[in-house]
Amino acid sequence: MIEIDPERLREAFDRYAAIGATENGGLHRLALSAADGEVRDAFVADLEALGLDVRVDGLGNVFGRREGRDSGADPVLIGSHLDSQPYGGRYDGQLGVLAALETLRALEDASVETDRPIEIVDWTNEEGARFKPALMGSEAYAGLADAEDALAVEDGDGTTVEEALESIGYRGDAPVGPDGDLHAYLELHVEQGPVLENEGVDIGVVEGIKGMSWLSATIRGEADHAGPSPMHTRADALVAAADVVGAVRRLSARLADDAVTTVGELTVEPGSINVIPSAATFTVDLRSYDDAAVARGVERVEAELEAACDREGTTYELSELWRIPHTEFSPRVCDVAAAAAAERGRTVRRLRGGAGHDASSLATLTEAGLVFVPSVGGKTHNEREFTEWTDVVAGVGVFAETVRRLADEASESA
Ligand code: HGY
Ligand code: MN
Ligand code: MN
Repeated sequence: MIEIDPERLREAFDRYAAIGATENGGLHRLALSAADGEVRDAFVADLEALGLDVRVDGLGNVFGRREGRDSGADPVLIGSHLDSQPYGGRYDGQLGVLAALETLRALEDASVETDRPIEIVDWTNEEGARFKPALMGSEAYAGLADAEDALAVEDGDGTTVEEALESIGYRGDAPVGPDGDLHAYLELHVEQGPVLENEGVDIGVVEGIKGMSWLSATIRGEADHAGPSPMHTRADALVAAADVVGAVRRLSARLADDAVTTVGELTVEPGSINVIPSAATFTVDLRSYDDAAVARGVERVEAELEAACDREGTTYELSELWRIPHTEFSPRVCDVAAAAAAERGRTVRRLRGGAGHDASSLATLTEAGLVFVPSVGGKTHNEREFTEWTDVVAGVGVFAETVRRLADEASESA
């Protein structure tokens, strides 16, 4: 078994977490922001210090390659993302990238040469907070989204992904996509839920992730004076939107046991205290492992929009920004991770995840797996996101051992 160096991991974690740090102990490191550029520079420097061959693709995905005995063998790809939510946590994504870095450092320490090459990656814009949708870099890499379309996506200020990549120097020239087959993909991530902590389990071996849909709705009414306008003549866009927001919340109970529904963004125009809102734009995030339930949810949202607009005399536009089916991870990779955990004396639980991960994109390309460590209170996408350091060390150790095993699996030419 290979041994990680917890102190070295801690040094890297604290160094990266200082980039885009918020005063409440979280991260504000939006995709392709200056802070994202700075942490990418740190990552590239760490890869180069390991003697890895570093490349950046056309969407800014950053890769490092460690050769194996059989340089022609399909590589094992490992990694996660360094971008964060606005005022997000320090573990979401960052821990996965640093687990992968520490794995390569530990292999170097032990002078272990694996059969297969291992590639490490930081995926562009996993969060989808600044540029929609999420999983942008890994979906383009997996051929699930068009890279040119992604480059043209604009943020709220009208800056495109391409402009943002140029501004931080990460509009790379490597092709977007694998230049051959991958043997496997593995990612470590905080659970972002309560299960492992509630059950006192060290390691989560993730068997699948919910499917999801992201919608954007705009309701249009009529601006008018808040004073003289009689109530029965109003077409108040925000009142109609508020009806739909409440209906979206209640919808989850009617879709599926695991269904979750969220309105995360809402803007009101003109946004003046004494003007009846003329427009309200909001997003809907629908998730369930049952893809048919997500599809029904999208239909229900449209029906609620129609009914609310009929009542209020407003109109609506609805667009679907993103839809991905549920993910099923490789039972074989799950078994390798569970065996590595058991050998390191860690308790394991298999579970499904509710948060999206780049591993979902990779699962369409190769045998992919995802390993969780516990989240204190299940809290995430929140500056209070926290994982006990003993759980981090246990998880990274299991991750590293799993990677070594995958990278030593008989190569195609054997
Ligand atoms: O939306 C998600 O689940 C992920 O955090 N991008
Ligand atoms: Mn994440
Ligand atoms: Mn996230």
